[in-house]
Amino acid sequence: MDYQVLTPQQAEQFVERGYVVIRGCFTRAAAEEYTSTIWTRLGYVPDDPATWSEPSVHMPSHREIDIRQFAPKAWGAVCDLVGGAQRIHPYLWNDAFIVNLWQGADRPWQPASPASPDWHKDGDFFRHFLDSPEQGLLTLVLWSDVRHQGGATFVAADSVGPVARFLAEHPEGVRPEPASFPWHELVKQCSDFMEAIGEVGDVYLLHPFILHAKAQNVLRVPRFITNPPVHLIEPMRFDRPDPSEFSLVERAVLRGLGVDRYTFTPSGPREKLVPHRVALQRSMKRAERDRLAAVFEHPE
Ligand SMILES: O=C(O)CCC(=O)C(=O)O
Ligand SMILES: [Fe+2]
Repeated sequence: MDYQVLTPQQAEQFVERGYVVIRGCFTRAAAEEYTSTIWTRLGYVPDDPATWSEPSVHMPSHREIDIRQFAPKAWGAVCDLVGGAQRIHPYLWNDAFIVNLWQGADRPWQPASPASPDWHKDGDFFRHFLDSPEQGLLTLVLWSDVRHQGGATFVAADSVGPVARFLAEHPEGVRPEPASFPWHELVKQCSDFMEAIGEVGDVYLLHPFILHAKAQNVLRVPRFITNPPVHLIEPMRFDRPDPSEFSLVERAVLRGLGVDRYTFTPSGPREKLVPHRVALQRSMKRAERDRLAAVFEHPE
């Protein structure tokens, strides 16, 4: 199989361990420009940690960028993983930064394990099925350097199998809340944990079934990432007549299920959900706009 960006080793790693890292997808200068208003938006003073009232913040989005121009290498790798550009809706990045300033800094560092808090699979906006198209890939875009113990994202690299088997056993679909989706039970089956560290411009492309969690930032060095989902046009298929048509994401699911092909038929309705996050981020966006206007339209 020929890929645009991925090496055969990276493709194999994605199928076996659910992720690849594409390093250096954009420059430090480009990241600085894109993140330049973060502190104004937050209402915090960068060199005065006493003003950092929240340990981490999931910011709303104001501005979108086309990854095809901004980060062509990441775009090529996304296409390699999902089986081609024709399989995805327009894929935009935005400035909905997930900021980790001092999450869990009040306790000693603990490495990733099933006991770490907040393991989850992304996709709080839809009912999950084995073949769900809404979250075709999980992506972590590094807008700041992300250091060991500095508020990275923990990744359970062997979670695709447990999640795939759980979803295969639940064709009726599963809501994305801890009460319905037993992420913490599933992560107990995992033992291959890593910390998604790296430098500005690095992009982690992960299987949508990968369980992950926000890590502690005991260094208190500000960490900025985004996690823009890739949205597939059609549900995934695990019984394509021509096996060479399976995407790497689909192949990883088949590997997790331990079969060469699998016919999946949902028995419940596909459902869009509106998470509480949406209303929260709407009001955050109003507050951020006011702070930006105060600085850029009415400077003192
Ligand atoms: O902040 C992080 O490292 C992870 C955040 C995350 O997984 C999410 O917002 O879904
Ligand atoms: Fe997440």
